[in-house]
Amino acid sequence: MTLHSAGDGLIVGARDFPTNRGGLCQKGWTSTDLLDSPERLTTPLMRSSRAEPLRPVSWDDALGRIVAEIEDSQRAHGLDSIGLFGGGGLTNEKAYLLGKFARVALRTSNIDYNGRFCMSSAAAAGGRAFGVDRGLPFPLSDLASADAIMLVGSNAAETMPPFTRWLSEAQDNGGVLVVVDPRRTPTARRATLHLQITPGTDLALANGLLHIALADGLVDEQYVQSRTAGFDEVRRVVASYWPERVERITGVTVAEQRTAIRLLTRGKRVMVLSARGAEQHSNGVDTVSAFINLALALGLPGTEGGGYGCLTGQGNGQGGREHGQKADQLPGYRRIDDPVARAHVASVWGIDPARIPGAGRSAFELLDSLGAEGGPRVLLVLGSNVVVSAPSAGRVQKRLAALDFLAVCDLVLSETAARADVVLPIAQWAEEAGTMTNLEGRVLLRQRAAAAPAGVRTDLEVLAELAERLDAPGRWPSEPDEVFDELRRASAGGLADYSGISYQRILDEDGVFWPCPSEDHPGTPRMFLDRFATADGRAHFFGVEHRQPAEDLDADYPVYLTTGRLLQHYQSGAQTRRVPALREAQPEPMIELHPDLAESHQLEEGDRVRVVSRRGTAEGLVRITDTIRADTVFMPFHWGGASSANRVTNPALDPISKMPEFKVCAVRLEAVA
Ligand SMILES: Nc1nc2c(c(=O)[nH]1)N[C@H]1C(S)=C(S)[C@@H](COP(=O)(O)OP(=O)(O)OC[C@H]3O[C@@H](n4cnc5c(=O)[nH]c(N)nc54)[C@H](O)[C@@H]3O)O[C@H]1N2
Ligand SMILES: Nc1nc2c(c(=O)[nH]1)N[C@H]1C(S)=C(S)[C@@H](COP(=O)(O)OP(=O)(O)OC[C@H]3O[C@@H](n4cnc5c(=O)[nH]c(N)nc54)[C@H](O)[C@@H]3O)O[C@H]1N2
Ligand SMILES: [Mo]
Repeated sequence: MTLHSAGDGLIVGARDFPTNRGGLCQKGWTSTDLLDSPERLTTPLMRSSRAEPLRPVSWDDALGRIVAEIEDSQRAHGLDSIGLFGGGGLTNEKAYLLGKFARVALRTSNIDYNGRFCMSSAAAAGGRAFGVDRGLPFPLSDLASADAIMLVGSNAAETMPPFTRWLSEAQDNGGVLVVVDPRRTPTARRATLHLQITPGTDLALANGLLHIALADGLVDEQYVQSRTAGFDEVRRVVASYWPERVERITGVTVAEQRTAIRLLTRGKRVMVLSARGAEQHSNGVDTVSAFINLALALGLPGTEGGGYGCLTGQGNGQGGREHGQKADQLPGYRRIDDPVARAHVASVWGIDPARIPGAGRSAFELLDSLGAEGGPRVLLVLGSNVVVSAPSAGRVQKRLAALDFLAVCDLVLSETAARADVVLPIAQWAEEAGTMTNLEGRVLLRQRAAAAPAGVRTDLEVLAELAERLDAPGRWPSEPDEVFDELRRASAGGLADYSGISYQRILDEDGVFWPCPSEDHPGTPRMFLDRFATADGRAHFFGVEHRQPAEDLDADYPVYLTTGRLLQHYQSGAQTRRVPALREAQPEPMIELHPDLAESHQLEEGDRVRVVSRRGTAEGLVRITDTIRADTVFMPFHWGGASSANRVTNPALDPISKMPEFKVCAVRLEAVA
């Protein structure tokens, strides 16, 4: 996108760029509305007790208070008594500096971020299969010539509108689209085949499709032989996923399963792409592994034009997961428990490797331990609105209230900021430079296009200033390009190697794909063509078994709830609910019900309804639609307070990725008088 000045305002314009071809969604067109919104924070806020209101204070007082609270807490309760919570919307520079700030300035292990709620399951499954996780290991433009594209749990037509032009191009070129979703979404309506699956059963479907492929001799045995390891176990596991059994588990009929596998084997340029619908489950890693198994058995990953990919969500969903804001990670996608990685990063940071703490708690575990025995007592949040977006939000609010001290950096007084002891007003996207890495692994530079309002500072300035006040060792640059130069060195030799990427190259080349280990390296648009990033160079199969959702239906809670997104709103809604055009388009949540379910509950269109789970309740208005399964209701999670879907959702976590089960829990419906 480009920004033009018009009078004293800014206008967003489309720009011909290879990823979106100049396309933007409504949130993009209205995104400048928030730059000069009256709800924008322009001064630090503080209070000395939670009973008081937040009042404007100077930066010096606000930063001084944060430092004093940190020092007091660490003196009394140890280094790990400080927690940090980041976001996948932050630039690479911010994610990097936040991770460094935690390990070097605070020496706490307790740092994690909202990407744990977003793509951690796909990342874990991709990592264990291919040796590295990059959302798409190929450029998006490969989609245009696909013979078939399978979207598992993606409503791209509403969540990534510019992406859908690639689907159209593929379809115009004769390619077919298979969509797996419990709802007939705008994305599913474009599909050649829509599989309207029971929530939480995708793994069984993938195993079932592979079962049919094996039975029908459609497996690429030559590819399996030469490029993979571990297929024998998978062959054994999927043997018991015969089509009738899979129909019983998933609701996808035998005939639909057969059609699906026929469509997926009509050529070699086939893409299997997963998104949050398949991933946000307590078996999300295994579910993604099941689809990777299918893709591998069909001989797709690491070939020209075919493969598996994850449709990464947030602005910097890819880069945000590479540079160390994750509990178990150091920059360059390194593991914090790897001695070689620790030694390299410590040398860039100018400290002894032994000073770097070990792995900390994952996002929900971190939030759930706040103020509890052994958990953090001070929390600093940048780039997330956890009061609205974390599962079992009522429980998270209680934990936040139990903290000794909460500080939030934000542009607006989000639901989380409103509960803080100190709020710092932050510059937003158009007001500062920084790099973001898109879902293709293409590192992009966002240049500064507007002046920040007087009184706000950038996240980088805040972190650097806090580090200095805390007498942290080493250098603490706050200019994005200087931070990026340090990030390059820290990432050198890692899986996500940025060392050959510079701001100038990004501009000259319309972005550079990592890994890019030297300035004369062209970058890597297509990965795995010769070998996978595993030690033996092969892709690894993992035999995985279906499990029912952590909370299944019973007589008290007889309906599935699934949650997700609307076209007009973004995430916790902290930003989009403050844009009048978007707020008016969708002022409160609509809860989708099938006509049969509405009738059995005597509910009518527009009635107020309460969704009740074992954890809490959420209200919205009834929308009756036959596009949803009769055993499932859908509620968007973009609102706080009484309309917050996350008061209801289940925080059951995937054992490997620690991803919460946002996409399925058991509820009952109650009419609100
Ligand atoms: N408008 C808008 N766009 C966004 C965002 C936003 O908030 N608003 N957020 C961005 C971010 S951070 C992300 S992560 C992406 C997310 O992008 P998507 O993953 O496309 O979005 P969701 O709506 O969370 O989920 C997608 C679909 O999963 C389906 N689903 C639910 N349960 C299941 C299941 O058990 N199995 C399967 N197969 N499908 C299921 C839902 O019905 C839904 O249509 O969107 C990005 N784009
Ligand atoms: N029920 C349910 N819950 C979900 C999901 C779901 O599908 N269902 N999806 C999950 C997913 S995929 C995600 S990604 C999360 C997202 O949910 P959140 O992590 O809450 O993400 P945002 O709403 O984008 O919150 C970002 C906050 O940071 C602020 N902000 C924006 N830019 C900056 C910046 O540069 N610096 C600072 N300091 N602040 C900034 C914004 O104003 C906003 O308050 O929600 C998760 N929660
Ligand atoms: Mo996300």
